Amino acid sequence: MADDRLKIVVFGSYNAGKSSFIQALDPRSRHIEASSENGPTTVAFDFGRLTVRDKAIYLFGTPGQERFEFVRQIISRGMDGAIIIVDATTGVDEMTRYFYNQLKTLDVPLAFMANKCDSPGAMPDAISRDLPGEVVHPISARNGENVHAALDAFVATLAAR
Ligand SMILES: Nc1nc2c(ncn2[C@@H]2O[C@H](COP(=O)(O)OP(=O)(O)OP(=O)(O)O)[C@@H](O)[C@H]2O)c(=O)[nH]1
Ligand SMILES: [Mg+2]
Repeated sequence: MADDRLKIVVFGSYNAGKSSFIQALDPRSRHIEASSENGPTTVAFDFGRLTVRDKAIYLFGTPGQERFEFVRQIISRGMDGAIIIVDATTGVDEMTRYFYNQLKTLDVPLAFMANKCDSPGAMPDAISRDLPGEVVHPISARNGENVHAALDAFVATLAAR
Protein backbone atom coordinates (compact mmCIF):
# COMPACT_ATOMS: atom_id res chain seq x y z
CA MET A 1 0.00 0.00 0.00
CA ALA A 2 1.03 3.64 -0.35
CA ASP A 3 3.02 5.12 2.54
CA ASP A 4 0.08 7.01 3.99
CA ARG A 5 -2.16 3.93 4.07
CA LEU A 6 -1.58 0.76 6.04
CA LYS A 7 -3.37 -2.57 5.88
CA ILE A 8 -3.30 -4.34 9.23
CA VAL A 9 -4.74 -7.84 9.56
CA VAL A 10 -5.99 -9.14 12.90
CA PHE A 11 -5.54 -12.84 13.67
CA GLY A 12 -6.30 -14.96 16.72
CA SER A 13 -8.07 -18.01 18.03
CA TYR A 14 -11.81 -18.44 17.93
CA ASN A 15 -13.55 -16.17 20.46
CA ALA A 16 -10.35 -14.26 21.37
CA GLY A 17 -11.96 -10.88 20.66
CA LYS A 18 -10.77 -9.91 17.16
CA SER A 19 -14.13 -8.47 16.08
CA SER A 20 -14.56 -6.68 19.41
CA PHE A 21 -11.07 -5.15 19.06
CA ILE A 22 -11.94 -3.69 15.66
CA GLN A 23 -15.33 -2.51 16.95
CA ALA A 24 -13.59 -0.74 19.86
CA LEU A 25 -11.23 1.03 17.47
CA ASP A 26 -13.89 1.94 14.91
CA PRO A 27 -17.48 2.05 16.17
CA ARG A 28 -18.66 2.19 12.56
CA SER A 29 -16.77 -0.97 11.58
CA ARG A 30 -18.59 -3.71 9.66
CA HIS A 31 -18.72 -7.36 10.66
CA ILE A 32 -19.79 -10.36 8.61
CA GLU A 33 -20.88 -12.94 11.17
CA ALA A 34 -23.15 -15.93 11.73
CA SER A 35 -24.72 -17.00 15.00
CA SER A 36 -23.00 -19.74 17.00
CA GLU A 37 -23.32 -21.23 20.47
CA ASN A 38 -21.07 -18.46 21.87
CA GLY A 39 -22.89 -15.67 20.04
CA PRO A 40 -21.85 -14.17 16.70
CA THR A 41 -18.78 -15.67 15.00
CA THR A 42 -16.95 -14.19 12.05
CA VAL A 43 -17.54 -16.13 8.83
CA ALA A 44 -15.94 -13.68 6.40
CA PHE A 45 -14.19 -10.65 7.85
CA ASP A 46 -14.38 -7.49 9.93
CA PHE A 47 -13.50 -4.16 8.41
CA GLY A 48 -12.70 -0.95 10.23
CA ARG A 49 -10.94 2.30 9.40
CA LEU A 50 -9.29 4.96 11.48
CA THR A 51 -6.48 7.49 11.30
CA VAL A 52 -3.39 6.97 13.43
CA ARG A 53 -0.31 9.19 13.20
CA ASP A 54 -1.62 10.79 9.98
CA LYS A 55 -1.95 7.38 8.37
CA ALA A 56 -5.17 5.81 7.14
CA ILE A 57 -5.34 2.45 8.87
CA TYR A 58 -7.40 -0.29 7.24
CA LEU A 59 -8.14 -3.02 9.76
CA PHE A 60 -9.18 -6.46 8.54
CA GLY A 61 -10.35 -8.99 11.11
CA THR A 62 -10.15 -12.65 10.19
CA PRO A 63 -12.34 -15.58 11.27
CA GLY A 64 -10.87 -17.62 14.13
CA GLN A 65 -12.40 -20.95 13.24
CA GLU A 66 -9.91 -23.39 11.76
CA ARG A 67 -12.02 -24.19 8.69
CA PHE A 68 -11.73 -20.60 7.45
CA GLU A 69 -8.02 -20.85 6.62
CA PHE A 70 -8.81 -20.02 2.98
CA VAL A 71 -10.42 -16.73 4.08
CA ARG A 72 -7.36 -15.84 6.17
CA GLN A 73 -5.11 -16.52 3.18
CA ILE A 74 -7.13 -14.17 0.96
CA ILE A 75 -7.38 -11.39 3.56
CA SER A 76 -3.64 -11.60 4.34
CA ARG A 77 -2.58 -10.52 0.87
CA GLY A 78 -0.60 -7.29 0.87
CA MET A 79 -0.73 -6.71 4.61
CA ASP A 80 1.67 -4.17 6.10
CA GLY A 81 1.33 -5.49 9.64
CA ALA A 82 -0.28 -8.29 11.63
CA ILE A 83 -1.83 -8.35 15.07
CA ILE A 84 -2.51 -11.55 17.01
CA ILE A 85 -5.21 -11.28 19.66
CA VAL A 86 -4.79 -13.66 22.60
CA ASP A 87 -7.55 -14.31 25.12
CA ALA A 88 -5.74 -13.51 28.38
CA THR A 89 -8.21 -15.63 30.33
CA THR A 90 -7.24 -18.80 28.43
CA GLY A 91 -3.66 -18.05 27.33
CA VAL A 92 -1.48 -18.95 24.37
CA ASP A 93 -3.16 -21.96 22.77
CA GLU A 94 -2.32 -24.20 19.83
CA MET A 95 -4.10 -21.98 17.30
CA THR A 96 -2.25 -18.90 18.56
CA ARG A 97 1.06 -20.77 18.10
CA TYR A 98 -0.02 -21.78 14.61
CA PHE A 99 -0.68 -18.15 13.60
CA TYR A 100 2.55 -17.04 15.25
CA ASN A 101 4.66 -19.64 13.41
CA GLN A 102 2.97 -18.86 10.11
CA LEU A 103 3.46 -15.09 10.45
CA LYS A 104 7.06 -15.44 11.59
CA THR A 105 7.93 -17.01 8.24
CA LEU A 106 6.71 -13.83 6.49
CA ASP A 107 8.60 -10.58 6.76
CA VAL A 108 5.66 -8.80 8.37
CA PRO A 109 5.72 -6.67 11.53
CA LEU A 110 3.79 -8.37 14.31
CA ALA A 111 2.33 -7.41 17.69
CA PHE A 112 0.26 -9.30 20.23
CA MET A 113 -2.74 -8.03 22.19
CA ALA A 114 -3.57 -9.81 25.45
CA ASN A 115 -7.33 -9.24 25.46
CA LYS A 116 -10.06 -9.46 28.13
CA CYS A 117 -7.86 -7.81 30.77
CA ASP A 118 -11.05 -6.47 32.37
CA SER A 119 -11.80 -10.06 33.36
CA PRO A 120 -10.69 -11.20 36.85
CA GLY A 121 -9.12 -14.36 35.39
CA ALA A 122 -6.91 -12.51 32.89
CA MET A 123 -3.18 -13.32 32.97
CA PRO A 124 -1.43 -10.92 30.58
CA ASP A 125 1.96 -11.51 32.25
CA ALA A 126 1.74 -15.23 31.56
CA ILE A 127 1.16 -14.43 27.89
CA SER A 128 4.25 -12.21 27.78
CA ARG A 129 6.25 -15.02 29.38
CA ASP A 130 4.98 -17.51 26.81
CA LEU A 131 6.04 -15.23 23.94
CA PRO A 132 9.61 -14.23 24.77
CA GLY A 133 10.97 -11.36 22.71
CA GLU A 134 7.54 -10.33 21.44
CA VAL A 135 5.60 -7.17 22.21
CA VAL A 136 2.41 -7.95 24.12
CA HIS A 137 -0.06 -5.15 24.84
CA PRO A 138 -2.64 -5.76 27.59
CA ILE A 139 -6.05 -4.54 26.41
CA SER A 140 -9.76 -4.83 26.96
CA ALA A 141 -11.73 -4.73 23.72
CA ARG A 142 -14.87 -4.74 25.86
CA ASN A 143 -14.25 -1.50 27.74
CA GLY A 144 -11.76 -0.07 25.23
CA GLU A 145 -8.91 0.14 27.71
CA ASN A 146 -5.52 0.58 26.00
CA VAL A 147 -6.81 -0.37 22.52
CA HIS A 148 -5.96 2.98 20.90
CA ALA A 149 -2.63 3.30 22.72
CA ALA A 150 -1.65 -0.25 21.71
CA LEU A 151 -2.51 0.33 18.06
CA ASP A 152 -0.70 3.67 18.14
CA ALA A 153 2.45 1.99 19.48
CA PHE A 154 2.27 -0.64 16.74
CA VAL A 155 1.72 1.92 13.97
CA ALA A 156 4.74 3.84 15.28
CA THR A 157 6.91 0.75 14.68
CA LEU A 158 5.50 0.38 11.14
CA ALA A 159 6.15 4.02 10.35
CA ALA A 160 9.75 3.64 11.55
CA ARG A 161 10.48 0.82 9.09
N1 LIG B 1 -14.59 -9.78 29.25
C1 LIG B 1 -14.30 -9.52 27.98
N2 LIG B 1 -14.94 -10.17 27.00
C2 LIG B 1 -14.61 -9.89 25.72
C3 LIG B 1 -13.62 -8.92 25.41
N3 LIG B 1 -13.49 -8.87 24.07
C4 LIG B 1 -14.38 -9.75 23.56
N4 LIG B 1 -15.06 -10.36 24.56
C5 LIG B 1 -16.12 -11.37 24.42
O1 LIG B 1 -15.56 -12.53 23.82
C6 LIG B 1 -16.50 -13.11 22.91
C7 LIG B 1 -15.89 -13.20 21.53
O2 LIG B 1 -15.66 -11.90 21.00
P1 LIG B 1 -15.46 -11.65 19.45
O3 LIG B 1 -14.98 -10.26 19.29
O4 LIG B 1 -16.64 -12.06 18.68
O5 LIG B 1 -14.28 -12.69 19.17
P2 LIG B 1 -13.64 -13.11 17.77
O6 LIG B 1 -12.20 -13.36 18.02
O7 LIG B 1 -13.97 -12.12 16.71
O8 LIG B 1 -14.38 -14.49 17.49
P3 LIG B 1 -14.47 -15.33 16.10
O9 LIG B 1 -14.72 -14.38 14.99
O10 LIG B 1 -15.61 -16.29 16.31
O11 LIG B 1 -13.15 -16.05 15.97
C8 LIG B 1 -17.75 -12.23 22.96
O12 LIG B 1 -18.66 -12.80 23.88
C9 LIG B 1 -17.21 -10.91 23.47
O13 LIG B 1 -18.18 -10.15 24.16
C10 LIG B 1 -12.97 -8.23 26.48
O14 LIG B 1 -12.10 -7.36 26.32
N5 LIG B 1 -13.35 -8.58 27.74
MG1 LIG C 1 -14.84 -12.37 14.93
